[in-house]
Amino acid sequence: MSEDIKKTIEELRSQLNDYAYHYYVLDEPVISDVQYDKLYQQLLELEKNYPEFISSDSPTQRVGDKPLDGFKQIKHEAPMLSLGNVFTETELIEFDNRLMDLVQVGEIEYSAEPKLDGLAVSIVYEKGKLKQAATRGDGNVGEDITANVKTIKAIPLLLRGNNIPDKLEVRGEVIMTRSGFNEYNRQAELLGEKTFANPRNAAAGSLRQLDPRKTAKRPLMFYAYSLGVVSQELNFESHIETLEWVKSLGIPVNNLNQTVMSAKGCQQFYQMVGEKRPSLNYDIDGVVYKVNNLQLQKKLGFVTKSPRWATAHKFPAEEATTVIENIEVQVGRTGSITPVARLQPVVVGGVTVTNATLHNEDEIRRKDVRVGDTVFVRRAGDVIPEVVKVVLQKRPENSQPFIMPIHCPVCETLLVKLEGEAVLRCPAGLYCDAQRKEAIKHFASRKALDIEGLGDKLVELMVDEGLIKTPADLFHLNQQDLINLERMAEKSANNLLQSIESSKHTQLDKFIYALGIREVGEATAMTLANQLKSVEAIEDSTAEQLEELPDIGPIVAKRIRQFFADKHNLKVIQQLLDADITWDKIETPTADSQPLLGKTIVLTGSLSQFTRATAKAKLIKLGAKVAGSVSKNTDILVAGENAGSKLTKAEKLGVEVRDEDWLLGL
Ligand code: 5U1
Repeated sequence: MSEDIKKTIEELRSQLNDYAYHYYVLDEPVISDVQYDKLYQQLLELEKNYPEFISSDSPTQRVGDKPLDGFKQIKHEAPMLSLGNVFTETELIEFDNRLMDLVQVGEIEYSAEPKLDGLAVSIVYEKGKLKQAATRGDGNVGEDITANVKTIKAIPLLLRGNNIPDKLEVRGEVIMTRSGFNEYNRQAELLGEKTFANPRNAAAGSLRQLDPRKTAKRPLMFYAYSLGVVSQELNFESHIETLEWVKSLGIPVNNLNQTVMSAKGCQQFYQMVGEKRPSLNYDIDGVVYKVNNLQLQKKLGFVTKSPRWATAHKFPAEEATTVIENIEVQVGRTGSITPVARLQPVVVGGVTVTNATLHNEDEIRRKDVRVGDTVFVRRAGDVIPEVVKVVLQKRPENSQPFIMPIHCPVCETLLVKLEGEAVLRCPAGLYCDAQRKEAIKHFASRKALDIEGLGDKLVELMVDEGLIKTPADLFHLNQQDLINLERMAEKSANNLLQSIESSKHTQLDKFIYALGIREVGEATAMTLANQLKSVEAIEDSTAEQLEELPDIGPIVAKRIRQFFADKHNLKVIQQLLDADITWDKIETPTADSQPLLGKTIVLTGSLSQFTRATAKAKLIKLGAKVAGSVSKNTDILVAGENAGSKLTKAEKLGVEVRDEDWLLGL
């Protein structure tokens, strides 16, 4: 009997470790989180009743039960080195030339890797078991963070495979994913706990947490990038081979790593990773190039604290400090009031930034941002720059907390805060000039009626001059109206009138999107158009009927109902229809018109002929469901240039892969 239980426990343990390996190392989950938790609970229960069968590599043993008194110091057996830097292509070429000179070869192959923005750690395995983990510290002495590192599910407690050296030190970076960081901060805020300024601080704070039970709740990840001390000769020829072996032991290795030739290949990698950077789920601050051949590495050796055979190529900083000159509030299309910091111009990530969003009143209060403050500003990808943190030491003595206005700065209506919302709103709707302007800009925008030549400034001018009050007024403009506007010549006026005329023939989904109903984006507009086929049918649908449509939940249904319950909106729709706006009749889908019906498609990489939105819209129109990530349920992956992990995963899962030409030809 007890032999049977021992066997069941061993099997469960090995099964759970295997599932974790598939999830974290191969990036290929084989069971759902719920199923994993169920098996984990079974193991926990069995181990509780039969503690004699608990082993140190059981997933249940990741979290100890008491906080530490402090962190022990650990001397690294071999120093943990740092990396030299290059910042420009010229410096990269100089680096490559210098190495070629030193080793007298015509061309060098490099291992090119993303430089993760986390915390460097060393993990020592003895006889395959995780024995010790330490921070880098000053490179010679770090802190013992074994108990915390054991809680990171991506790091195996027991290595896989055979012929594992008696002692093996793996080095790499512990990071917090961006999604994990956002979710962590959201929860912390709800509970009134401390939030972190960025994922790196969150990872560092989590590893330096004295209570491993708390670390266990933090979404941490680890990627190995090199070996430290190893008790036996390994006989690999290249760095990349070494990392492949590390991966085979069950330790995650980043899947963007690749070999490249010469400075040219390095620069291409830098560009490619730079483009991917905004869409990655973790922060990186550059890339690293390492001479791939281990014999050449040996020949090149070290300079003081860094290897001569490697360098980091840093991205321009995405964070900088500057001073807030003023705080103003903006009124959005739906009346949302957003405080915006006007900044002393500062270069962040290669771009000059003069404004940063402060999001809402709660954010201003939480961060206590004031005019005159020196602040950290962050810009990530295409996202609007934001104020991250105030440098309190630099706060001027006479500074005053910022107070949000109680009236709309544009129409002076009393602002309201709706239940469950963090933002203040101006409830005046289209009676407020700011919202009127935003609604017309939205109506004319590319994804809506696409009125070429009607830019934001022109809309603002026309509203200020009293020429237009609603989108419908655009269709009654004449040449004289336009010529009277400042800087509008006859030719531009005629061109604009021509594009307004051409915009009259549109598609129903674009028309619905153009109306600017809250929560109704392109995809929802497409669903409404395809399913209900007319504006009248949408207007006549109850919230319950709307909720029956794919991907429409109670909030969206409520917004649609609210929009059509407003007499002013109905009047504008009637005026638009009276102005002869037309669209193609929506046919009932047939196998011919919707050849992708029932197919789940994922888009990845960069496309040259489509934006993501237009590619998605085309696929939806043809009946497909467009998903964000590749899984067993994916039917087709459309891979553009520089496709990365999604392509690898699709190939592994045997998913059909198509290119942009296929999408064009549909
Ligand atoms: N990808 C990567 N990051 N990173 C950081 N490789 C890498 N190598 C490093 C460091 C500090 O050090 C080398 C000396 C192994």
